[in-house]
Amino acid sequence: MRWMIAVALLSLVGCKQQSSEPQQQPAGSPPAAARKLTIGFSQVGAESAWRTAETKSIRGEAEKRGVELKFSDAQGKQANQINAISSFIAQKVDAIVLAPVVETGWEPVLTQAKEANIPVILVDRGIKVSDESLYTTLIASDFVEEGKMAAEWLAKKTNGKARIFELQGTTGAAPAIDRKKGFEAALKNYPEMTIVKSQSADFTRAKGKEVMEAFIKSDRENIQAVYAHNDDMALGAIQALEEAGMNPGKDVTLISIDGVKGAFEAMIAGKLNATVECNPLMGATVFDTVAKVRAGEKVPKFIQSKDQLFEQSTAAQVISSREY
Ligand code: GYE
Repeated sequence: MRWMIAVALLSLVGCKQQSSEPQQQPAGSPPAAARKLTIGFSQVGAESAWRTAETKSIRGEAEKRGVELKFSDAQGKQANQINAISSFIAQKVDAIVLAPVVETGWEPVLTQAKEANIPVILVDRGIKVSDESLYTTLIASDFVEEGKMAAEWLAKKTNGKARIFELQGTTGAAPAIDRKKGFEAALKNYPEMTIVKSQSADFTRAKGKEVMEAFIKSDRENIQAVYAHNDDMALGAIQALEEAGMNPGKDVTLISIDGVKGAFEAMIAGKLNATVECNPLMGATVFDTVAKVRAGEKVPKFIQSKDQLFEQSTAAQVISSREY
């Protein structure tokens, strides 16, 4: 009889232990394993086809993995990104993904993220901070390399002789700074290649057209080559050249960066001469990296995307396999 009571009591304790577990969770929060991962993504905006492809890749991958993605479009303004990050911190997200519009000015808000123990993964553009521990890693291309590739290609195409007009990306943005730096560094070996004029067109097609129109007005006879920091600006410049009765791709050699579908179409039409691909399809790498960081694994400070140059000669063959 005694042992029967003991067994009954033990099994009661067992039950109690089991059923008491969920009660240890604060009211309203499901057990950790069942809880969705929540990630805040502060995106620059939608200024280019490249960026739209990047947003689609990150959103699509979040959906595939059942991650709750809080998406914030900064419309090209750093102040909006700082607000978005503050709000992600207040909402206690598990990680922050940031595509920073410009390189500087991030210390205060990233210090807040660090104090809240929220890892910050930078995507596609780097930042300049005094304390590198303010972000976990950067997933991006090497923009200096891209600029060099563009210059070397142009040097070959023009036999080392060209008067170049440059359309820069957003002022203060890493890809604008580094694509210029790499291009100029490579030009040092070609004394007869000179940048005649260089101006920002903010990575957009509309501004690319506008700035090119101004270049045509002041320097029409002088324009032999155009180097645009992204395809969208080159596509705008092509429009301006055509409207001015000039022959882009023939009288004027154009090279740009990104490798978006529109660039391949323009190459097939003979209007753009070459593009350096910069891969925006980083969704899978972003979430793999977040998972590693959360598991306590060490990740490299720079995770580099691979780039390659495409010319008119192969554009028609490869366009159907382009994903963006
Ligand atoms: O090349 C351009 C965009 O940061 C790498 O930003 C990115 C650049 C890309 O708007 O099209």
